[in-house]
Amino acid sequence: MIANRGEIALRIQRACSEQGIETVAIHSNADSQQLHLKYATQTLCIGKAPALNSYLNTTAIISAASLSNTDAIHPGYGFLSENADFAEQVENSGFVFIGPTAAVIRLMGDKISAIAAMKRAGVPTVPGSDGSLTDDNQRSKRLAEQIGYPVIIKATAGGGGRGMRVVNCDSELIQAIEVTRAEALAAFANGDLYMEKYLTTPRHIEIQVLSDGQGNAVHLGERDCSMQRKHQKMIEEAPAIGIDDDTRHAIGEICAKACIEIGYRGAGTFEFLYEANRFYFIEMNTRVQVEHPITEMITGIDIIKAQLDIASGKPLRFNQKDIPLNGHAIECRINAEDPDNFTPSPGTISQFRAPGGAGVRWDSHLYQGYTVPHYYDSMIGKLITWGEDRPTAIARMKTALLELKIEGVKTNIPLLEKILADEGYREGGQSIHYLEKQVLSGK
Ligand code: MV4
Repeated sequence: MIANRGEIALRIQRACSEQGIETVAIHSNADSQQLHLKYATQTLCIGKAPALNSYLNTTAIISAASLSNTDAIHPGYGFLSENADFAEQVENSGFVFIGPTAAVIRLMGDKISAIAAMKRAGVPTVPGSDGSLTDDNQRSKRLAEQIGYPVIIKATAGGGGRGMRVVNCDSELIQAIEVTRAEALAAFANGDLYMEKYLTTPRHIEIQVLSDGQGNAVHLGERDCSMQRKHQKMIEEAPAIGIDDDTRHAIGEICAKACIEIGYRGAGTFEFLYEANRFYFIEMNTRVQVEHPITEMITGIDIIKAQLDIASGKPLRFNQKDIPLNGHAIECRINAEDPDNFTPSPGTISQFRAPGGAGVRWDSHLYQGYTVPHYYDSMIGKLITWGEDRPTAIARMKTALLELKIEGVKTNIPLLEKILADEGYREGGQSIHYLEKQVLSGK
């Protein structure tokens, strides 16, 4: 069962089709024209358009699984993909959840317990509080003093940019803790907070792993996801430039070993901040990620197929030494949004032409006549290019963006073209702040 929509639903459908696995596609009543439905063995409408009534409706999804011949549920990304209660209910209802155990999802979902587990496993973390902040203000002040300002206060139930606050000096600390705690309680019903040294200009580098839950784990190298705006990634690349092979394999091996230590099963991503040649773990994502194709392009490994294999109990088919890291891949996320103000631009695709050629991959559910609904996120496709080196991948991306024609909705294509032409982008290795501060600021 494909418990998702859009390009990732199509991606999962394609992987199943290649493996001779039949699919049940579930969809909301806004999504009856989704491309993957045309290839699924069976389709079931599970509810109304708002995600809460469909893609987030655990009961409806499990009922649909029971009514069909579902063996296993692939959650994709977003929606219920990192919801431990959902994974638990899936397994308790007799289906396989394509992902880690509910216990591991829960462990990683709570950022304090995730960091503690990673520390025990020897993963480098950001200097910070050992566990939760208490309501002893003097203790928090001493802690911040020890860590050194600036510090960042984060909600344990947050992540992905939600529930955090930077504090520059002692006089701001206590109020920042109080406000962040109140916000965390309102947003997540969990007021637990932790403190870290605030890294001022890091890159966001993440390591892809595969672990079979039977004692075998490998890393598939890293991705640089620093080109983001308001925590929305716009362009990702693999490998990250400026990381030498020894460093790459050292941090990769640490992540693979940590997978075994925590009993990880499936595909996963270790998120790091990277500053002054050091890696600092911040979070682990227990799902397949949007940007997985760039890793597939440089390794030749089909990550969705690997997820399916692991879920069916097969041991990993490759050792670390069998995994190549070849050339360079870039992904541009294509969004149906106004490039001037980033507001969503739903509507019907009146004209569509896909790009092509050597080293070009287009992962998208778009077709002429398809209507982008306003209910879900605005990503309508991913354009991925590969080249033997970074300049080749960039040149191919520029060409592919020119070929890509989408009419009927506004898209961020002009913005992506602007970034690709930017001198600092072309130089590479920029921090997480570069895009907003240097490219989109209008200067
Ligand atoms: C940080 C940080 C600097 N120092 N933690 C934002 C999202 C969440 N995953 C963690 N985030 C950050 N944590 C410390 N100790 C800066 C960020 C951050 C960020 C991280 C990754 C990608 C984009 C970002 C944009 C702003 C801030």
